[in-house]
Amino acid sequence: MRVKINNSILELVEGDITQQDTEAIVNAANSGLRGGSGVDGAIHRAGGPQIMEECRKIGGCPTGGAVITTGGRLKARYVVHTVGPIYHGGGKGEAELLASAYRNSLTIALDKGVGSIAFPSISTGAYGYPLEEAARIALKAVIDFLNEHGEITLIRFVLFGPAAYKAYADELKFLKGSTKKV
Ligand code: AR6
Repeated sequence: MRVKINNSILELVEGDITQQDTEAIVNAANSGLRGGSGVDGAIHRAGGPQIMEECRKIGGCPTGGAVITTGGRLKARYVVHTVGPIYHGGGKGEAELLASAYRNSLTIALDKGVGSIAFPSISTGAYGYPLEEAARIALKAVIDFLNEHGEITLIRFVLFGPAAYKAYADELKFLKGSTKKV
């Protein structure tokens, strides 16, 4: 599914984030940037040890923040490492922290002149964020960003499996309002 936001494309695909040819891909990291399972493990495996070397030098990243490394052996030139919140029921500022993770990822990518970027569904694996809620927050955050910044011309969500894809597609249809199908 694709929609146009101003002159940019917001796209949803089902697939593996490590295979994307966007200029940057986003990693759902932890605050120690130590690597782990899920997307994080897959990106470090596919990208090789150079990414972890750069992460060690950076040292860490607060929840809701984002840092950037090169892409190692990946097709993507950069990896943005962001840290989503661990879900504790929703009353601990999780929604704002999740929106921040998306906004800060886009801001740091924009600083490097990135024009296309792929996101996984941050916090919805090991960190336990309910998929439908996370999808709405994620899509709203990137749509708001695209409404203010035309320099990023493609944002792609790479959803792992049909359930994640459906959750994002349903939310995007719901949010579409002012956006146009292409
Ligand atoms: N491509 C796209 N999406 C994927 C892939 C992939 N290759 N693999 C898994 N997903 P998670 P989190 C989906 O757990 O919840 C790590 O250990 C997955 O199905 O990767 O933010 C880190 O080091 C889910 O929908 O990230 C942290 O400690 C989504 O990606 C912690 O987990 C996110 O799941 C971060 O947890």
